[in-house]
Amino acid sequence: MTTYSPGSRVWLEDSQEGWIPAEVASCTKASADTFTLVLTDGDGKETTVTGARDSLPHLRNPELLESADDLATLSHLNEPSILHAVQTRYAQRKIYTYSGIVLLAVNPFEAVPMYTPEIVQQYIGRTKGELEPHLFAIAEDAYAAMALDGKGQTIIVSGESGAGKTESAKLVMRFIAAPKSPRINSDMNSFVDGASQVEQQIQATNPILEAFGNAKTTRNDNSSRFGKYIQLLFDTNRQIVGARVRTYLLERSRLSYQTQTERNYHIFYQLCAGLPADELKELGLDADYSKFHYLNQGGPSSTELSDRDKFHAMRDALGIVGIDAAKQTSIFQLLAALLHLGNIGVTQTRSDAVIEDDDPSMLHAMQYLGVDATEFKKWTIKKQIITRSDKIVTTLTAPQAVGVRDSIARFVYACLFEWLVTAVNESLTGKYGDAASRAETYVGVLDIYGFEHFDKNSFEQFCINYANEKLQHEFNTYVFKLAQEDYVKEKINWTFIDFDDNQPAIDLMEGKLGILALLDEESRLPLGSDASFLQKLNTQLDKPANKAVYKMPKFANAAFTIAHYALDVTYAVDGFLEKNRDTVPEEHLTLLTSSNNAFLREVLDTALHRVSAEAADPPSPGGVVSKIPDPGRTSLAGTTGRGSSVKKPTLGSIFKGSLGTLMDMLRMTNVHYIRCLKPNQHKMAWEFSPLQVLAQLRAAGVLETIRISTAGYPSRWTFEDFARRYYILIHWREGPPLIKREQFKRLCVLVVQKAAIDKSRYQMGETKLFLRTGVLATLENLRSAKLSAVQFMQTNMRRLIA
Ligand code: AOV
Ligand code: MG
Repeated sequence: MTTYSPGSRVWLEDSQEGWIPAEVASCTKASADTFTLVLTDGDGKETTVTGARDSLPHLRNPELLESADDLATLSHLNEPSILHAVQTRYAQRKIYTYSGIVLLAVNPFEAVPMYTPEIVQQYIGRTKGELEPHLFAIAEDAYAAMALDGKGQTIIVSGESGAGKTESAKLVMRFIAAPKSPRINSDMNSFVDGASQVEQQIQATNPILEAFGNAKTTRNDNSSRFGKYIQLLFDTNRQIVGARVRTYLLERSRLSYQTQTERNYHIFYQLCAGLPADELKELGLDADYSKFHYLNQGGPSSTELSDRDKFHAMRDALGIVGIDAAKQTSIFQLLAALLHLGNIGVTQTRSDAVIEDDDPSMLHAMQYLGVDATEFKKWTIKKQIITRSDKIVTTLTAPQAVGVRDSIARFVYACLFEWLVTAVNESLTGKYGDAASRAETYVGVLDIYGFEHFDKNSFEQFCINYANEKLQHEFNTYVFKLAQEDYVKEKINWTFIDFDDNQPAIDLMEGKLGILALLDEESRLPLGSDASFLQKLNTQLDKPANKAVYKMPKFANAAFTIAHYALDVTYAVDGFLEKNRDTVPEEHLTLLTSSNNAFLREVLDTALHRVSAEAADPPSPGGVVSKIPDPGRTSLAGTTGRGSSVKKPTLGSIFKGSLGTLMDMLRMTNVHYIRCLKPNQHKMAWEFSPLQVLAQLRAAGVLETIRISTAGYPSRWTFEDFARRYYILIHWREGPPLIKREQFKRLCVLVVQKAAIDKSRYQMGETKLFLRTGVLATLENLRSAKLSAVQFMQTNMRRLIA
């Protein structure tokens, strides 16, 4: 129960700042259960508030605690105190803070000296709480947990677009891949010197995947446009032997269209800026990329210099993963072909689309694609409809022909991305899976595209936010539900905490009659349209039961609104159907797959084969990694079952499936959470906008997480595991006896008594022991002390374990 007296430190609500610090000047009882407080803030201004106890201002923490390492140690756990702690730390250049089991990371938006080899060494072998909060502590925690019992681990990095997920994920990967013995003189920032071959290959995945899968958006200059789950594979000795990458749904529309403030994928600019003049000329390219329709819609950019540097880093990285100069040239040729494709002129006479026979862009594009120009032209301006008895050829309009042209470019690019991921995996798992077959366990790092909300949101944002909604649900489930269910199952004393479950939003999106299902239904109708899709949504979903999650927007016409865990987002329906169908005309597919460019055939084969193979069979591409569960080969180049009998899966349904596999996979691992926070919307270093951060903290359920990990018991061990690890704390006069299963519980009691753990700091369940935060650290310290002191114990331990 909150109590106020003159001098109490409180938080006064403020529309600009969120809250401002104030002190109670006087406190009087206004009626039976209401009070009147007179508050003075820092400027001496007085404010009077009257209300019931629990509606009065929150209490502030003593100054000493205000910037605590772990929010869970605050004595007053309320929103303003948490926000203030994060803000104070950020002002002290401390970007990391624990919040119970979660690490909060506030983006510094400038290089910080926190990732040097010395710091890496400091965190190796240390437990979470020993040093300042850091990404490396989480990484070490995951590594140690994996090393302890061989269980797979996942580090989930989440947060909104531009919050720092990809940078954090890279640092974590680098830390985990670094050899666990001290390395002097190795440079954490370069993957060349001092690094093993495996490490180098793992680091090389980043410049490659970022060049082809990241782009500038209004939220982030280096925004990931695909999801990524990378598993770092370890053998029985806990030495790294390789890695495996899985990617999720690359955004395709970007290839042919960007808004004025955004860019196409980095690789195109890198190519134009970095390729020597003679090689550019050979590909019909130009250092001035603005000649290309696919690159000039996005408006000017000021990063040409870094594009050139990045090109060279990317090229080196390709070499490291075994993509040789000849293959690189083939890749660049395909990319050039796509740029030329986008420049093909399509005009219209009356109602028919026209492409000139000698259109230079078409000739260039077809030369590099290895496809016959006449055939290409024919099937770009015409369409064939096959009915039961007839083949009818009709002519397309110019916009329709442009649509066909662009769909081909998007398709080839998506296949190329797919091929690259395969190539990277072949290198990471050892060409014949030999490295990976030695793998016994892994630490996975998940870095997906963050929650997005633009002025106009489309199918892409829908998919991205759907993925984030699923992840948020996993988080909720993990932290809240499971913890609490376990308490019930184990019959320990516990009061329930309410939390905002986002299941209704997920059902709305992926349920039997949800948005994706309705979209698929509409996509399969020959005359389906975005408008009738929206009509379906409104008839089916605008119901009282969905009131909290589905809304028809008041001011936007062809749109619907979803109340996401983070924010309400309004999606414009136009383009949903076509993007979900994602088709390339059958005739073009035939042309491409029979191209005389062997590399293009290889690319398509890799992509198409994998998609169709996956439908039948759980995949194991990129080597044999049979012992390690596979999160599913889930990105897709995704067209077509070949032949008309196979029903082509829609993009939405493929994405739903792959997210499902990913979630199943996450549930099989121990998860560790890093929550990235974006301190301001202008990407400014050290600028902290309290209200924006507050919104992110709320959306992420940070407060509830802390409440549960302090009120609750974050560590839980089965009696047996616990007894086996800590029995040595008991003084055995003649060495430990052989223990029967039924006796483990008693042994645990002895251990906690011997270690003098206070009764309030643990509880005995039915099969498990529950420990409050900090207890495990105490036990570990005692254990190490004992281990080093009493050598002969080790011999006896073997006897017990045998
Ligand atoms: P995201 O992955 O969360 O967004 P990034 O990891 O790409 O965000 O970070 C965005 C930018 O913030 C980077 O390009 C850096 O400039 C800066 N940044 C992030 N973390 C750090 C750090 N630890 N130190 C210095 N600068 C940092 V998205 O992929 O858009 O959801 O789709
Ligand atoms: Mg990213």
